[in-house]
Amino acid sequence: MEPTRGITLHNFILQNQRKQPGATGEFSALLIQISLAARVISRELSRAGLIEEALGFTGDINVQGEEVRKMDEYANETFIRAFRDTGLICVLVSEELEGPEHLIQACPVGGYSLLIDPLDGSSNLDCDVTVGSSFAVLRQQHAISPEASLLQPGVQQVAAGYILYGPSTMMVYSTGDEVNGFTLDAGIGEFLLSHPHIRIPEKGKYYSVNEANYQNWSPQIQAYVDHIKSAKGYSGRYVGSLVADIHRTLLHGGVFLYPGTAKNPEGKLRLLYEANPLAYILEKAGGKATTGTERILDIVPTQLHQRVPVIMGSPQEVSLAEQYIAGPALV
Ligand code: P6P
Repeated sequence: MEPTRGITLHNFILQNQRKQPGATGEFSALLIQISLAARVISRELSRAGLIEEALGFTGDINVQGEEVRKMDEYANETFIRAFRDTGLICVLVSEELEGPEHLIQACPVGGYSLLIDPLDGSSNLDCDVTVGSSFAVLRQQHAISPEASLLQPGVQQVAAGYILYGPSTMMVYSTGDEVNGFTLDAGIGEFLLSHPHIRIPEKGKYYSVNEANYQNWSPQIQAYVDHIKSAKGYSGRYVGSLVADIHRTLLHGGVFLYPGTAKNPEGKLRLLYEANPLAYILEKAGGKATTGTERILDIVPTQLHQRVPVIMGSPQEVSLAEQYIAGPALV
């Protein structure tokens, strides 16, 4: 039965829980806590420009070597507070934390871990451009440590998605079968189903890449982008906030790329809490997500904060990019 537009996220989650025999409600509560963190962050972002220094920097440098903004820290703390005393997740991994944050000491087999980029694209914040949070949920595997359980390929995610803080705040996620989008009605503090069963178009006119890196790409990536720019019907769109660029790609079709370069062959985007959750969403919506040579969701991670080149979007567009990458260096 197609869920009814306008249904609350809580009700949607409970309806799905009833379809899972033996469900304890823990997974539902986990998703609802993510939506709570999203609502708190959305409220703070909407008024950050009015709060002295809220858009400024903490003075710290995070494990990524990036300057930490106060809103990065706020968003990270909000996710931790949303889960700290709930017993819902064993371990939290965050772009803002060097190591995993253990929230349950004796993590049961099947216990959940949450991997997040709490506020992605925050360099866009002070000019009020859309930013986002991304999240992945994994389960503690049998007979291995909680840390080892974090290094599972993205195909093992039991839920993944993102929150978009834009003209509206949206939560888009999947628990394995389809992708659904919910829009926040801040007046009642509820996410309401606005985009049921999202499917990505087979192809699309938008290509999304930072062309300032052109000189550092491989000849194959250069040839692919040259082709796109010379072909009719394409148009460039690049927000510089991953979640915003992926959300547009998901709804309108097209392709997003952050390739590796000679200096940084693994590119910039992090595998566990950026590429994996977004690849999961795009695949569940009928899209493709690859490094150019390997399906992103098949990558077995070796480090928490490892980076990965990404090409993701409409299947026909990603396949075209893969053909160029597989081809001879057209120099
Ligand atoms: P560049 C934001 O800092 C981010 O991590 C992603 O949100 C975004 O896609 C990318 O970096 C933008 O990087 O090098 O194009 O500024």
